[in-house]
Amino acid sequence: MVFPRSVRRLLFRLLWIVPLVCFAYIIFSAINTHPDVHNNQPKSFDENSQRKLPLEPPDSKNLVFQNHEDKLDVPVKVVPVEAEKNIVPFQKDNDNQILKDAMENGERKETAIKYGADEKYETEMKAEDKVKAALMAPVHPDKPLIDPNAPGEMGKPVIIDVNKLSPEERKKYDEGMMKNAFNQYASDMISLHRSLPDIRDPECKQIEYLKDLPDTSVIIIFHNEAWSVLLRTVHSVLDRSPTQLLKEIILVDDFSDFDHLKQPLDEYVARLPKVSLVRLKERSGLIRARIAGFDVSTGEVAIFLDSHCEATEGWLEPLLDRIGRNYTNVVVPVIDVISDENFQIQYSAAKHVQAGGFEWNLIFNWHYVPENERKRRNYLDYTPFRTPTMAGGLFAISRKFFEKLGKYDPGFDIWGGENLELSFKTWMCGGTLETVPCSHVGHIFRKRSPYKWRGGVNVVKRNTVRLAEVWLDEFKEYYYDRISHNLGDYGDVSDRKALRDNLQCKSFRWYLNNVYPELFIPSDSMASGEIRNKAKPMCADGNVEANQLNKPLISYPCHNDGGNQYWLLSTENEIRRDSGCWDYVGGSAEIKLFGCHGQRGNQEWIYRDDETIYHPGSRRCVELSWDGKNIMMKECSNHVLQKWLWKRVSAKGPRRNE
Ligand SMILES: *[C@@H]1O[C@H](CO)[C@@H](O)[C@H](O)[C@H]1NC(C)=O
Ligand SMILES: [Mn+2]
Repeated sequence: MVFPRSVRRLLFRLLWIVPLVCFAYIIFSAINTHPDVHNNQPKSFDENSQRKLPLEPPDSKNLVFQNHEDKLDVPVKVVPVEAEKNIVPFQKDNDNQILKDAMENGERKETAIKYGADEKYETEMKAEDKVKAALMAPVHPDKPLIDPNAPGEMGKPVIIDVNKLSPEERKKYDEGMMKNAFNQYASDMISLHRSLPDIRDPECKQIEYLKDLPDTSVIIIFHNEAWSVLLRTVHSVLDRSPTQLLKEIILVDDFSDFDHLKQPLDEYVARLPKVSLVRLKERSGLIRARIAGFDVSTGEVAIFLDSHCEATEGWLEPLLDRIGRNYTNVVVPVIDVISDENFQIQYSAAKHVQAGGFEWNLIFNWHYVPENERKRRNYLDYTPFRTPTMAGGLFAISRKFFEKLGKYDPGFDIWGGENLELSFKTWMCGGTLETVPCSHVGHIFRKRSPYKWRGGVNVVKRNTVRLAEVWLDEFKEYYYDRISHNLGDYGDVSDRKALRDNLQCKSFRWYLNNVYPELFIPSDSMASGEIRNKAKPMCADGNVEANQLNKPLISYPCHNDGGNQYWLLSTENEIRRDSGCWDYVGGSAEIKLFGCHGQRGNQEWIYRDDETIYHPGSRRCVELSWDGKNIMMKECSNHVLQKWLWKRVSAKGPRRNE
C-alpha cells in the first residue's frame, strides 16, 4: 500500500511521539509522587530521556512552599556539591557519538528529527551534512508548540487594563510591580518560549561564520528574580543556541530568598539539559557572583547575561565568530529594550546602535559611532565596531583572555565600575572591545532597582576609586575633582597594579588617543569655572546628566562650589560640562542643554573680549533678565546684563598629547 508522502511523514512521527509521551509521562509521575527523587538523581545524566520531559513551569498556585532555612546553611563560597549535582555532563563528542550510532543503526530520520534538523533532509543531504545540521540545531527541539495569538508572541506588548482586574488579581499585579520593578503579572502570562521577530539586518543572515566556532558557557547571575523572567532568559538561550556551541548554562543564585527560587527551581533545572545551578552562601554581589560562576564553568568562551534577558534568533554565532578569530576580542551584542511595563521588545537597526563611553565622573554613557570608525568599516553598519567601553550586563569573552586579565578586580564590591575596569584593561592590555550588530539580546530596563543593599558604604565610589587608582594614571585627577578629592577607604590595590605591570599594559593616555579620541578632556579648554553675571551675583546653572538633558539653562545664585555651575569653553567653541552642551535653536529665548554634537551650529559660542557671550548662529547674546530670574537670548546690546565673568584659563590637569 502506498501512502502519499505527507501521510507517511505523519505516521512516522506518531511512531516515535507516542512511546515518547508514554515514557515522559512515566518519568514525570515518578517525580511527582516521590518528591525526593530529585535528591537521589543519578549523577550520570541520560540526556535523551531528560530532554523529552515536559518543560512548562510548575503551576505556581499548586506549589507547596516549604521552609528552606536549613538548606541555606551550606558550605562557604560556591557549593561544589550543588554545582556538581546539577551540572549536566555534556560534551560535543557525546552528541557526535549519539548521531554516529544512530546513523549506523539506520535511524537517520529519527535522529535528524530529534535534533531538529531541517525536514528536507530526506532528499540528497549527505551523511556528514546531516551530522552538521543536527549539531547546529537548537538545544531544545522539543519546545512546546507556540500559539501565535498567545500573549506577547512575536515580542508584542501585553497590555493589561488594571481597572478590569478583580481585587485579587489587582493585588497580584501590584505585588509583581513592587517586588520586581517590572510588570511580573504580564510576564507570567507570556510563554517561557515566546517567539520573537527576527530583526537582524538582512546582511547578517548572509554572513558565513567560522566552521569551527569555540563553545560557550552562558553564566547568568540572579538575585530574587521573577520565575517567568528568569526562565524565559534560560529558555531563550536553549531554544536559540546551536547545541554544539552551547556547552552549558550556569545559573548563579546570589542568595535569593524568594521561595520559588528554592526547591521549585532545583526541580525545574534538574529536568533541563545543560543547565546547572550554583548557590552562593551569602549575598556576594554581581561581581563576585560572576567570578564564582566563571570558576565552575568549562566552555572556551564565557558569556555573561543578566537574568532578565531574551536571546534572539542567531544571537550566538556572530559573538563566537569574533572570539574564534582572535581570543583577545571581547564582544558585546546589541542590547534591545524589553519594556518593563508590557514586555514588548523594541529593536535597533544596526545603523542606530551606539558605542559605549564614559564621563569624568566615571559613569558609563552612550554615544554615536564616530565617523572614522564608520569609515574604517566602509560604512557597513552590520559589521562589528570598536567601542571604548561596554555597558556591562551582557558580553562574551574567551576563558583564556578573562583569566589573563585577572577576571574582575575581586576587591570590587556588589556592583558598579566593573564594566569600565574590564573595558579599560581589555584595550590597554592587548585586546579589542567590539559591539557586534548582528547579535541581538533583549534586556528589561528598569526605572528603579528593586533590591536592598546594605547601607553606609558607597560601594560604587569605592569601586570607582580603585578603578581610577589602577588604570587612569595622571588622568585620575579629573575624576577626583568630581568627588572633591575625598577618596575614602578604597582598600589595597597593589595586587591590581602588579597585574597591570606584569601584563605590560599600555598607558591611559594611549587609550585616550587611540581608542577614545572623541572624549572631551577638561584641559582642552579656553575658559573654565562659573559663568557669573556682571550686574548681579547670578550664575549659569544646569544639570547635564544624561537623563536630565533637554532642559533649559537656568539662573541661580552663584555658590562657588562648582557642580552644576562649572562650565568649560572647549576649543571647538562649545560651552559644556561632560557631554552636555549649551544649545540655542531660536524660536524662544531659552538656551537648552543638549548632548554635544561637535558640529558647531546651534552649539557654537564665542566668549568675546567685551565679556559678552555671542551665538554666531543666531547673532544673539546671552542676557540675564532684569529681575535675575532667567537667562535669555537677546539682540546684542552691550548692556551690563549681557556681560559675564568667566576665567579665561583652561581647566587644570593632564593633556591628551604630552
Ligand atoms: C589579536 O588581536 C590583537 C589585538 O588587536 C593583535 O595584537 C593580535 O596580533 C591578534 N592576534 C592574531 C592571531 O591575529
Ligand atoms: Mn540588567
